[in-house]
Amino acid sequence: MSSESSNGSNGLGDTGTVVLENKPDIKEPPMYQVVLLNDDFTPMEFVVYILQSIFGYEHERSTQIMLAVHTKGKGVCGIFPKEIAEMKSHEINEMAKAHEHPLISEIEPLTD
Ligand code: TYC
Repeated sequence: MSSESSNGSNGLGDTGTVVLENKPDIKEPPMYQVVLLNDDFTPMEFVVYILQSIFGYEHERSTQIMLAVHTKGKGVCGIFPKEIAEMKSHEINEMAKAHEHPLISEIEPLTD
C-alpha cells in the first residue's frame, strides 16, 4: 500500500504536482518574401506602377526596385505574414494578366 493518499499527497505538503510555467503565446507569424521575376516584355513603367499601387512605394523607390529586378533577374519587393504575401503576389499576377503582360511574382518563406 502506498503512503500517498488518493490526491497524491504524501502528508508533507508536497502534492507531487509539477507546475510548468506557460510561455506567453506571442510568437511572431512566419514571414514570406514577395519576389518579382524579370521578363523581357513587361513595360518598366507598368512594374513601377505595380510597386507603387500594391506596396505603397514612392515612384523613385519603385524605380530602384524595378531596375534591380531588371538587372538581377529577380528581387524582393516586400516581406509579410503568409496570407498578406499571398494576397499581394496574387494581385500582381492578376493585374499583369489583365494587362496581358507576362510579369510574375512568387512568395518564398523567410528562413530565420
Ligand atoms: N525587363 C523589362 C523590360 O526591359 C522590365 C521588367 C522589370 C520586367 C522588372 C519585369 O519584374 C520585372 N521592359
